[in-house]
Amino acid sequence: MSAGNAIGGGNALGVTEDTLLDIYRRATLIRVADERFQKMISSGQLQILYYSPRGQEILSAALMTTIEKSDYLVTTYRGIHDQLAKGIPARLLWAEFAGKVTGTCKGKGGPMHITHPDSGVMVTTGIVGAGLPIANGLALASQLAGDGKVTVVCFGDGSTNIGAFHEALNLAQIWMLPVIFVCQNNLYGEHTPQAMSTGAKELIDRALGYGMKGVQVDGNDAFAMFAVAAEAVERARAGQGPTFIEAKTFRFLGHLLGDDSHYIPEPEMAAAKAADPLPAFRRKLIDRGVSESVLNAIDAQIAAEIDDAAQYALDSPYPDASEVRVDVLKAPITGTAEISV
Ligand SMILES: Cc1ncc(C[n+]2csc(CCOP(=O)(O)OP(=O)(O)O)c2C)c(N)n1
Ligand SMILES: [Mg+2]
Repeated sequence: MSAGNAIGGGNALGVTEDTLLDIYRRATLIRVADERFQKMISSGQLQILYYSPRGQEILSAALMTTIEKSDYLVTTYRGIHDQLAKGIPARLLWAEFAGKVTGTCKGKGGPMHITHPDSGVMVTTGIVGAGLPIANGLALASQLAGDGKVTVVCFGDGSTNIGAFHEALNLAQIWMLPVIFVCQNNLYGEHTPQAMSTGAKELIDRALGYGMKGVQVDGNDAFAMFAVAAEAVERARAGQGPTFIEAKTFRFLGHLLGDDSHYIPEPEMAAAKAADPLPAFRRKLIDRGVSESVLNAIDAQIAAEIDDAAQYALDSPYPDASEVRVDVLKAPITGTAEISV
């Protein structure tokens, strides 16, 4: 790693027990939802392409506890961890995955285009790297409005080789936008390991090239991830500009459901699974004195929430054919917009 960047998250000052339990709740919600999605797809109840975030739950859960519901999130096709952790109600997410009229986009967006402004989830995109300039736009709007909102954009390691990534980092730094670039580095882009697609050894060094503050962190460590993200949010809100976070993680289930991960060396996969971040975090909480019964109660509440969400999606109707052209185009804005900078 080059000088100027930092390895972050040595301690998690200010993280309360309530926040730790909140991280556990969000991470467990993601895990249980992911398991149920897999089951429903394998059994034919849902017919979708599915990109599991298994292994990346703690990263999102810790990150999203550092921002408010009104803050903005932009994410990708591998997004249910981010979307659930940001607060999209499980029922609405499930219904959208199932193409039902009760979903976040009335069943017309599907898994690749989850959008729910009420939860601050502004855009989900299947185009690698496309989220970053969009995040800049949201952050610029907040800067102009002076509303104090922060935009977080999540993307993978593969995205750091896309032109839009570089343009977005440069512009965000020049304009000191309140945006946080979170690279969820799971070490693979589709079937290609990072070392075969990227010349730079450490992705964190990308930040240095744009004069941006960059922090590398173990995204699977809730304490470290929380500390790094909280500091980035504080800087963004204080007008001190963007941060690039490289959060190291791993995906346990291949690029998309059905991919057997044959291209990942068995010892690498076995080591990652042995260090599974969610059970490790659970053990840490117990070591800190959290009672198992508290965690079991959270587990039970989430199991019920996911049962309910899955059933809600199955029971909901599909959109009517008459809906096909509704919500496709926004009515043109008339008049002249004036922006003073
Ligand atoms: C512009 C563009 N190029 C290629 C693809 C095909 N594609 C889909 S996912 C993916 C890999 C992206 O890897 P990464 O950014 O590391 O994200 P991860 O899937 O690991 O979360 C690729 C190449 C695409 N969707 N968009
Ligand atoms: Mg990746």
